[in-house]
Amino acid sequence: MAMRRIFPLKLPVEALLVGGLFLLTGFLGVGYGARIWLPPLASRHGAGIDAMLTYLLVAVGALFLVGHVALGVLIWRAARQPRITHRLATRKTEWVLSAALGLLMALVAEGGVLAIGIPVWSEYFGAVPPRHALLVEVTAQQFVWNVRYPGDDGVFGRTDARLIDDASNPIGTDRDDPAAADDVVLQNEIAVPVGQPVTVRLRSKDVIHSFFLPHLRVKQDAVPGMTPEIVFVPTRKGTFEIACAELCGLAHYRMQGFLHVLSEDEFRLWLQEHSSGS
Ligand SMILES: [Cu+2]
Repeated sequence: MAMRRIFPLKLPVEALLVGGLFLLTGFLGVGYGARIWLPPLASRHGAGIDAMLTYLLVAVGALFLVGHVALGVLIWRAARQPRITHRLATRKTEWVLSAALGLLMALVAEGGVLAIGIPVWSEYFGAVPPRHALLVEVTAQQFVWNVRYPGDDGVFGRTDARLIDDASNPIGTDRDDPAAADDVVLQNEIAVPVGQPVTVRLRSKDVIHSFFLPHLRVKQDAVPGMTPEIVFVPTRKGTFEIACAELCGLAHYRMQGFLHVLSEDEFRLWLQEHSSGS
């Protein structure tokens, strides 16, 4: 009779150990993850990305938990029986139940992400960048971020790969082009005014890099031959790291720059100071 008891009061040692190990791993994992969570937010669209990540974690975490508790209970109950005596449901019910649960999970996880994410996507890859957006061109190379502002005329000068000289002309600016005269070219430093839209146009000279601003929830691949543009609005002043999120070569780890988010006046002054030097 004892074999037929579904939940015996006395737990086997193995069950306690395995169960305890799983619980401990779960708690330690969540505790550690919570401590190294995302850096403090500094952009407008980033709030949507954070909401999406939080939703995904909670929704999928809850589904995972419910699924595993159900699985554990079923295994526990079945293990108490000496042999399989009957099916719990008909084959048709199993199919329907499996399909319905699968659909429900997809709907909860993906539906929520799409509902929160689509507005963020359209803001981030904004179909038409706002007219007053500051345009900055970033050309990635092993292992530097080349930054260019178009200057007062708002037009970038022509570039030509044949004119590239890593020391004196890193992006191959054609100095015969009048539009190039006021371009400001810098390395690893970008400044932008706070609260205003910024368009970053990405290029790459060699391999695939990934322009990553963790605090601003900005990450976009820079692919040779393509010029993707992203739009974001910095929401607070400060200096934030620019990292490369694509393993792009042996010195990938030191491909680091800084984004300075300044007030409007500070930004104008900064750009003026750096124009004279370029
Ligand atoms: Cu890189």
